[in-house]
Amino acid sequence: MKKKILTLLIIHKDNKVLLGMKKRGFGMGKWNGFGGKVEKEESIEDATKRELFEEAGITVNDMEKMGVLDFSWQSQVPPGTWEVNIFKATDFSGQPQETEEMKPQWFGVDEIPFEKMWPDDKYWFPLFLENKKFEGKFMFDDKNNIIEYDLHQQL
Ligand code: 8OG
Repeated sequence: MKKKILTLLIIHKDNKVLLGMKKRGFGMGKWNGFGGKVEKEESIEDATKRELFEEAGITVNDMEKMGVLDFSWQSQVPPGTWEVNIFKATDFSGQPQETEEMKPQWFGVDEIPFEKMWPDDKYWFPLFLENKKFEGKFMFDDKNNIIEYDLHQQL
């Protein structure tokens, strides 16, 4: 089964998170953290930093891996999985700026716009915000509704 490795980084600082409105491509019109595909011969950490800089114009020095989620689609042919590696950073250098791909915006942790995010986010974001590590998998139908999922906190 084919596996695609992706990254996702969310800055979580002073009770706020930095998200970006995706302006094009996969997930267009949704708020999300910053990230994308890991390239050949690139480490997951390097890809995470590269995507953050490309999409928001900022860099992080310290980041922590918070979780790994596997996503699949019921009617996908051939079947495959997207493995999304989720990181948190609390500090960054530079000024978040709008790019061709993303428009960044801060949200208070009580104002996260889940209705305009991927439907799985409301399940794992609370763990992320409480600094709990997690792993899980989600399966979607062809309208991106969750058909089944499994999510565990890692102890
Ligand atoms: O390169 P591209 O922008 O297409 O990469 C997709 C980005 O979206 C990447 O950062 C991983 C992220 N992503 C998924 N699925 C989900 C999801 O269900 N929730 C969230 N929050 N992000 C996701 O690919």
